[in-house]
Amino acid sequence: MSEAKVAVVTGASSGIGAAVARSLSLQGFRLVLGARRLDRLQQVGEPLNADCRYLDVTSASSVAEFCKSIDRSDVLVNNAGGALGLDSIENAIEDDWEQMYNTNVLGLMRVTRALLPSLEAANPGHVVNIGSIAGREPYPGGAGYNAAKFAVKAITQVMRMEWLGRPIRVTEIAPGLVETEFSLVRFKGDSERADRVYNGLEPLTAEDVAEAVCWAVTRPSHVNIDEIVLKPLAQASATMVSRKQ
Ligand code: NDP
Ligand code: 8X3
Repeated sequence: MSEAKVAVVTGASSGIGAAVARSLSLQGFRLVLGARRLDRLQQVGEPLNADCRYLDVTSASSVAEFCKSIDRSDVLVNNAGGALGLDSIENAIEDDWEQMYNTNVLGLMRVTRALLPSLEAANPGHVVNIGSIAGREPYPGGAGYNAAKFAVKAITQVMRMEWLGRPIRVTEIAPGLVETEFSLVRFKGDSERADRVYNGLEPLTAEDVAEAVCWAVTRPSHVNIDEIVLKPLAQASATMVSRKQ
C-alpha cells in the first residue's frame, strides 16, 4: 500500500485554512498544519489526526523550525495572510503595511523556499497560493493589501516560469468576499464593522474556497490549474456588491 500524500497548510487555525485542512483530509491526505494560535489549530487538527505545529510565517526562525522535520510534502497551501486596516494612503499605518507584506508575501516565499526540495521530490509537488480579487482589482483603502495580493499573483506566475520543466504544479486561488475572521482581523476586533461587510448578501464560505483548492489539487498530475477566481453571486467586483435591504 502506498504511503498517504502529505499536505502542508499554513494559517489553518481558522477560516479558509481550516476548511482546506478538512477537505484535504477527506481526500486522504496526511496533514501538517501551522498557525500561531496553537489551541485553535489543535481544535481543527486533532479530529483530522493532523500534525499541528506553531508557525509564524513572519519569522524566518519559526518557518525554519516548522519545516525542519517535514520529511515529505506533496502539497503546500500558502494560506496564512490577511488584511490590516482600510486606511487611505495618506493615513497609511506603516506597521500594518509591513505586517501585510511580511505575512502575505515574505511568509509565502519563506515556507515555499524551505519546502521546495521535498515538493520537487514528491514528483509532482503542488504549491497552492491563496490570492484574492484584491490582487486583481485595487480599491480605495485597499492599497497595502492590494499591493500584497498583487504580489502573490506575480510570485505565482514567476514560480510557474522558474519551475518550468520541473515536477511542481502551481495554482492561485483568488476569492472575493468569504465570511471568516478576515474582516474581524482587518478591523482589529471591531465586530460590528466586520459584520457590515457581509450584511445583506450571501458571501462565500470557507468551504466553497476549500472545494476549489481540493479540485485543483486532485486533477490528473499532467494538468496544472493556473488560477481560479471565485466570488459570491452577489459580488461583481471588489467594490460592486448587491445587498438586500
Ligand atoms: P482568517 O483570519 O479566518 O484566517 C487567517 C489565517 O492566517 C489564520 O489561521 C491565522 O492564524 C493565519 N495567520 C495570520 N497571520 C499568520 C502568521 N504570521 N503566521 C502564521 N499564520 C498566520 O481569514 P481567511 O481564512 O479569510 O484568510 C485566509 C487567506 O485567504 C488569507 O491569505 C486571506 O488574505 C485570503 N483571502 C480571504 C478572503 C476573505 O474574504 N475572507 C478573500 C480572499 C482571500 P493565527 O492567527 O492563529 O496565526
Ligand atoms: C479579501 C477580499 O475584496 O475584501 O481578500 O479584499 S477583499
